[in-house]
Amino acid sequence: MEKKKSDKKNCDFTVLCIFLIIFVEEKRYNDENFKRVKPLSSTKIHLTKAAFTLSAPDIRRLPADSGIEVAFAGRSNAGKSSALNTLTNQRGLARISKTPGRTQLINVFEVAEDRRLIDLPGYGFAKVPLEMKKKWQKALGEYLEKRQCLKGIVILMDIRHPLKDLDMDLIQWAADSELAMLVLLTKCDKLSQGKRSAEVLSVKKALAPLNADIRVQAFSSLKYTGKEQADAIICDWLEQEAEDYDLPEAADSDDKDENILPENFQN
Ligand SMILES: Nc1nc2c(ncn2[C@@H]2O[C@H](COP(=O)(O)OP(=O)(O)OP(=O)(O)O)[C@@H](O)[C@H]2O)c(=O)[nH]1
Ligand SMILES: [Mg+2]
Repeated sequence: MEKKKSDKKNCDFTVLCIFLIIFVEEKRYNDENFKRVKPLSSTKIHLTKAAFTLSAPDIRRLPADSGIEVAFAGRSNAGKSSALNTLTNQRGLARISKTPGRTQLINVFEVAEDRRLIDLPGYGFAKVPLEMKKKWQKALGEYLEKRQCLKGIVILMDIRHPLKDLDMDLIQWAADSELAMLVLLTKCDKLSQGKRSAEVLSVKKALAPLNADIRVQAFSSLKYTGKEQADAIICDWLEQEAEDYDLPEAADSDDKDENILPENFQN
């Protein structure tokens, strides 16, 4: 009887230790990564000021390629539009749907002069007519490869099914392009706190070998989990000084074209 009691105590203690380690690790990571370190421009960004600007079927119909853009990318149904609405505190800003493939155009939302958030069409959804899919996936590929003002990418993955092949293709491409990444593990309200933290750690571990500028955060549009951290990072990106691409010395525009997304990502 005494032995059983002591076994149970030991077991409780071990569980407590595991949670403590996860908590301390996460706090250390947040402290290290979520403080603002880069120089800011004079533009103070409030994501709540986002306003719909336009929807474009391809990059030629987008606003001029100047200032700074932060794009939301991920598989269909990952929660991109929902995250945009949560971060901007505007329920109806981006269209949400239970049916994957809802966002088929490049949707632009201006948050300040020359500072934009971009809701991209989702990838990896099989059940759309091939021609349609080709068209909108081409727009997505072109946007990522050619848009000079893209300075940060928010990659959204359902926390229950992260790091699928297409996600890894995108992450690898962004790492090769030296593009800052914020990985949001969405719908985390569907997991217990313990499983959520374990999943965040495992994704961080899987991405560590890339040695890239990647932050990983559990996120729930429903419960606002991770909203503050994501907001700080995105505002940080948008508050940087924008480069002037028209200046000859800054017109390195071919550099980005050299890093081509894998073909299976675009079709
Ligand atoms: N429980 C839960 N459901 C969510 C969350 N975020 C999104 N969803 C649901 O997931 C579904 C897809 O959300 P969207 O925001 O439309 O996903 P999307 O990535 O924009 O999808 P596409 O435009 O098709 O690429 C909707 O039914 C949302 O209500 C979340 O944080 N928690
Ligand atoms: Mg969408």
